[in-house]
Amino acid sequence: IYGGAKTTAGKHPWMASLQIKTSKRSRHFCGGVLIKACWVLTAGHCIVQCLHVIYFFFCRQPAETIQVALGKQDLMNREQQEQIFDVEKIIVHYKYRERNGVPYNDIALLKLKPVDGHCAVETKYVKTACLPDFSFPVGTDCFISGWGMTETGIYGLAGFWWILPWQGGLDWEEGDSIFFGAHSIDEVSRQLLDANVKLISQTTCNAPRVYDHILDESMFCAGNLQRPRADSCLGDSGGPLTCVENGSYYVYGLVSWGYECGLKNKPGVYTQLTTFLSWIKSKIRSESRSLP
Ligand code: 4AZ
Repeated sequence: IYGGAKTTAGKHPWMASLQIKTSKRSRHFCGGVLIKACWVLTAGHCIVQCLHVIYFFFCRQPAETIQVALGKQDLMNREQQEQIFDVEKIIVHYKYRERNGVPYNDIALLKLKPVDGHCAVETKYVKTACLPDFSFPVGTDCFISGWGMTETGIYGLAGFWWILPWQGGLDWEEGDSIFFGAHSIDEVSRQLLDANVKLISQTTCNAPRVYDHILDESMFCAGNLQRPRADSCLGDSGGPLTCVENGSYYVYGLVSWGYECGLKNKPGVYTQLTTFLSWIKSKIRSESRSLP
């Protein structure tokens, strides 16, 4: 998160860290959102990465290589309130596409593998976020959270040429730097950060000086065009943009893409969850019917 602040424990209890399991330790590579005890939403591009020529035929991150950490604040410490799950199944949206570095229909569902018959257990630090069946008005102040970069890099259209997760992902080991293509970037966070961003209208975001008609109905923008104070960034992908209504938190978007981070006229772009409500519900319903 660019321009963010350290969150207090339990402020974003639906926040998930998607981690690559390695022999040594696990490494965070994307965010996610807990929407049901056994279900986490993330970005499609967190799972599918085909850009690297060598990996062209292995675009998908296999479920066995991923674990989901809930209730986390500090990625470097084993925390008492954390709940860690393996992934039983990954469902990437059938219309997920990547064109010219822009992800369309950027959404995927992860089904967690139950431990002793249950998935996430609700605590002060682990809770589900609501799904919205209504729209929030333009200008609404919403939250973004994540363990991603706190500075913008020199990586152009972010999110599409960072090192592949199954090559090691984003490495949060203390003292290490992180390699993104040719560049090494140290500005990542081991603590969960959050920030406020305002919803921007589609027309404004599709204006020539902003994203010039790249956005379709699967996305929306949030931030501040003139003076960006906060933004999502590399490593925040798949994590939630939540907005509050009547004291309830709704996951309204998923961190998806943007041209670098915190730049003028280049706000963060988020997956529009209202577009995918029926897909989410039907997938969860059909999967829950076929119980073992
Ligand atoms: C990324 O690569 C990414 N500033 C996410 C969000 C934004 C840019 C890049 C938005 O994960």
